Amino acid sequence: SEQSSMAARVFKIASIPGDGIGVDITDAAVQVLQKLSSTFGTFSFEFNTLDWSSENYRQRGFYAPQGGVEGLKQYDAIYFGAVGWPDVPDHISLWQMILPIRTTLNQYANVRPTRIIPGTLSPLSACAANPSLLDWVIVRENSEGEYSGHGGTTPSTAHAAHTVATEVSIFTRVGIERIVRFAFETALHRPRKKLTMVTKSNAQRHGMVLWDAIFYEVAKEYEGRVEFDKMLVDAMTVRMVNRPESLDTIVATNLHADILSDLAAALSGSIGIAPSSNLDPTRQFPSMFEPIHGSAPDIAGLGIANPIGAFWSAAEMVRWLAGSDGNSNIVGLVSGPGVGNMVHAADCLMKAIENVTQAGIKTRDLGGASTTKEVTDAVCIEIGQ
Ligand code: GGG
Repeated sequence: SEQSSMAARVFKIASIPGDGIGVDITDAAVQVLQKLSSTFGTFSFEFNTLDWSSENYRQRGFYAPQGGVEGLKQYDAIYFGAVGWPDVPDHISLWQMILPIRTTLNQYANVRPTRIIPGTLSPLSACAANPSLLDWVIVRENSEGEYSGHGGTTPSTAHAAHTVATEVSIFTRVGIERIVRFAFETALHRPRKKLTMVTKSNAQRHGMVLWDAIFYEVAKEYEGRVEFDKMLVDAMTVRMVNRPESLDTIVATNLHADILSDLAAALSGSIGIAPSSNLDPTRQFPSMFEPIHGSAPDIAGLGIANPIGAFWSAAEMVRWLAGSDGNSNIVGLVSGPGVGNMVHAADCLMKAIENVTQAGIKTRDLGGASTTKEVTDAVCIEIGQ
């Protein structure tokens, strides 16, 4: 372990466990983060738990209270579990909390890394034999597009069958350009330096065509430094399965990247291990870290949820906070160990996760028989080694 005589930097974290297994895995992530801070001794976390859950919605009629989302601006970061419960329509739980957080806090870049960690088995036989074939970062546009929320429903008074609903996707030049540039920067800092842009510009002839045009404009700045290409989203699903090694960094719209990242997680072995970072690259507002999985009502409270996606998200939070002193670029990469040696701490947490899965201490979704607690305790022991 590494100790410092300097005063530990304290980070204020809003913790939102949410619903179902979100509660189990957030508890586990908090335990692991506390262990990490006590081991390193150079940083610590002050957690404030917010009960923004479906239960709260049932009892009080809201997830976040009035002014609650604005109030998140006082924190250094937000750690989020999962939201959604069968008795609340999913569009309510999403639109009452998680989407307003992302937009209010300018978290326009959602970063979703996928790789096959030791001890997990990809359903793709080539990747099962050679796990290094699958190593991707999906950059999801997180503020507009298909999630703009514009549209409406006009019920027909004469015939229910004639009800009309519209769902309008809004794409802006500024929104597309900033995420495409973020994706190029991400690709530039990865070993393979490749970027694939995904749209559906054959069928969707306005917003998607604008995406294509802006992509090639920004690409000129990276000519010779990043290899790039373009795919239609349907063909992309086939390429992810058939030629995973041909992909590296991927940028896509809010909806397309959400779907592709679930596929990516399944191809890496389980959605239970997949992390995500909702970043405000300007660092004006706090960023939010969450596993990509949902609340899984079928296994909620059974103590068997996989906490690895939550731990990996926690590691990404630590890595992001390492750049809090301004010593980071627009994709959050820090040169050096960062505030309080936190880049090393993030690496230590990832190594601990990998040692535990490699040793076969795994939950059921990964083919093991361990509980959430057993995996969490094992990761804490590894951190302390
Ligand atoms: N931990 C992630 C979570 O609860 N996600 C709920 C969900 O359905 N999110 C949809 C989205 O991110 O677009």
